[in-house]
Amino acid sequence: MTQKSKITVLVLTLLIVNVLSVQAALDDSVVLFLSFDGGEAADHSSYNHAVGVTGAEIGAGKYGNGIVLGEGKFLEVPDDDSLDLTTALSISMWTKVAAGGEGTQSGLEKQPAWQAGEYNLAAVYGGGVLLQAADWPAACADTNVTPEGIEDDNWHHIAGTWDGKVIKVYIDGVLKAEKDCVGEIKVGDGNLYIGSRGGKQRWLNGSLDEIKVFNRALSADEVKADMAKTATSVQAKSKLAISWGKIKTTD
Ligand SMILES: [Ca+2]
Repeated sequence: MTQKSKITVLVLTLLIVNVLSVQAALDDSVVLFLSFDGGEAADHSSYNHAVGVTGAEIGAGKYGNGIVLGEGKFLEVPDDDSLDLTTALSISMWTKVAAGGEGTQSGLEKQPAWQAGEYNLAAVYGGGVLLQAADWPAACADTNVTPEGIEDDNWHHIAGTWDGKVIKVYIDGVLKAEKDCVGEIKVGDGNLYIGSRGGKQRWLNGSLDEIKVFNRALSADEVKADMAKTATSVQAKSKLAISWGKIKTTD
C-alpha cells in the first residue's frame, strides 16, 4: 500500500468512526437537544424542532455556548407528537442559577400551564429541584423535590427521569429524590417552554446549557454519562476538521 493509500484508508476510518459516534449519542430516544454551540438555539435531535427565542441571548455555557435567561426571556418549541411523553421520559440540563430569583423557576416545561399533558423539570422549586407532571396522581404529581437546591451561581447538572412507575431526580449525577408514581401523562397540544412557564412566569434566574429530552427513562449510569460532553454533531465536526489538519501536515 502506498503512503497516499494508507492516508486515504485512515481518513475513511476516521469518517466512519465519527459518523458512528454521532449516531450512538443521538439515537431516536433523544427528542430535543439544544447545545447552543455554534452560537444559536437550534435543536440537534433527529426531529429538528424549530426553536423560538424571546429575549434570551447566547452566552457562556458549561460546555462552549449556553443560553442566558431571566425575566421576560424564554425559548419556545412548537407542539409536536414526539414531545408527547405519555409513558416515560427524561429531561437533563446544565444550570447556573444565582440566588434571589423567584421561588419557582422552570427549567423545561411542556404546555403553557398546569394542565393535561404538562411535564416540567423545575430547576428551582421549594428550595430544591423537581420533576412534576399534571396528570400524575396527586400524591406524586409535584412532590418529589430534592432536599437541596442549585442556586449558588455555579454550574450544576440536573436530571429527572420517570419510567411510568418511579420518579428520580438527580443533581450532579447523584440521585437526590425518588418517589413511586404509577400513572400516565396525557397527550397535550401546547408548546414546550424553556426558562419560563408559558412565557409569562417562573423565570429562570441564570443560564442553561446542553438541554436534552428523552422519550425513555435514563438509568443512573446514563445520567452520569450524560453529564459529560460526549459526541455531539458540532463536536464531531470539529474533531473531523482537526483530523484532516493533522493528516495534511504529515503528508
Ligand atoms: Ca453548550
